[in-house]
Amino acid sequence: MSKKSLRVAVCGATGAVGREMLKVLEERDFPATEVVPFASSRSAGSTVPFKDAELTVRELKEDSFQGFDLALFSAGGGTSLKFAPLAAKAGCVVVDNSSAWRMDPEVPLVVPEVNPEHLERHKGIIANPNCSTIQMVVTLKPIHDEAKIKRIVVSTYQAVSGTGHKAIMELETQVRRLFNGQDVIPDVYPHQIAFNCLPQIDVFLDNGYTKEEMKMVNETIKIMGDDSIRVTATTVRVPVFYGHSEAVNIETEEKLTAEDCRLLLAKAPGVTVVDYPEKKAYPMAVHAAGEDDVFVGRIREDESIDKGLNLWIVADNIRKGAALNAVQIAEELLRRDLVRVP
Ligand code: NAP
Ligand code: 3JN
Repeated sequence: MSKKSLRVAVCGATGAVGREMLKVLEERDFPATEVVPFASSRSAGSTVPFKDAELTVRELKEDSFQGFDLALFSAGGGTSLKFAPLAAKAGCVVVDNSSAWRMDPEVPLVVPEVNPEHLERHKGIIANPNCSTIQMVVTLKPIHDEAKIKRIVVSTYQAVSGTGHKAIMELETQVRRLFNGQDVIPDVYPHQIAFNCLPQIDVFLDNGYTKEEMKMVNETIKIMGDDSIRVTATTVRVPVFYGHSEAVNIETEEKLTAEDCRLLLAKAPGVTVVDYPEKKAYPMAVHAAGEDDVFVGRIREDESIDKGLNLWIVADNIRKGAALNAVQIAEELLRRDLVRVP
């Protein structure tokens, strides 16, 4: 790193993702000379823990970015749309966790294990993909490089933490109420989430898919840099606190056996293979929570087609799915000496 000082703004620092970002910056000893938390006027003046201190949260304003080199955003799409260009104009490189900029052709959409080279063409804003996309592409990229993926069919089982702090409380409250013989009143979700599965994440679109499903389709193609890959998704919210799981079926151009696939993924960066059916060992959300890697198991050949595989992929949605991936992008920017707006 060529810079002597590195001032980092964390925007949305009081939220589920923002707090995890501060934790990840601390754990990885990110070489910031100063870290400043920002949020809305609602929580300005409150504090968030960082290293041995409590940092005072500042209100995010138009002129907040003067003197900052890097800004990590997780304050919702509206905030990113308004403030990310202002930050970039002030010379601050933005890593944005929202969907606001992901599909903008001028904005690189990056998973460091998959397409770090896309950072080279950044113009001040870099987008972090959706959590469900990240864990899938980390696993599928090595397979695509080896055997060329033609088609992906994915079903997700997504934890409530993906919706934020209020949703975590909603699941906890509903479980408590049901055990006490009380009725539940859905608020964050359209239906009861406790002991239930909701085949709706985000709003429905005109094609009958949800926005979350189409994020997975479009983001996967952009990150893999190959629009010949066909992708279809069903995204489901399940009563799990942390950790998204995915059942993924792929069809490839070249034959890859299940054993070849295990050996390939065992060498893949950011991936841990847990695939010992004889010991009932496979990835699970409760084990992935709090971990950095993407876990893959249940690797089997799809016997209904010539060249296909089934995989079960699990990761911590708040860490690799959001906060950790954003910090890894920042680290890669530093390694490549790209922390400046061209
Ligand atoms: P959350 O727990 O509700 O936190 C929202 C954060 O945004 C809070 O710090 C809030 O500050 C701040 N905020 C809201 N409006 C603001 C404004 N006008 N100006 C400044 N700060 C504002 O939500 P979360 O779960 O952390 O998610 C935050 C965002 O991250 C989501 O909206 C989404 O865009 C993104 N996200 C991405 C993924 C992914 O898949 N990569 C996953 C989850 C979330 P206050 O305390 O002041 O309200
Ligand atoms: O629901 C999940 O598990 C992931 C949620 C992600 C999310 C939640 C609110 C707004 C996003 C996102 O990252 O796609 C957004 C958004 O920025 O659109």
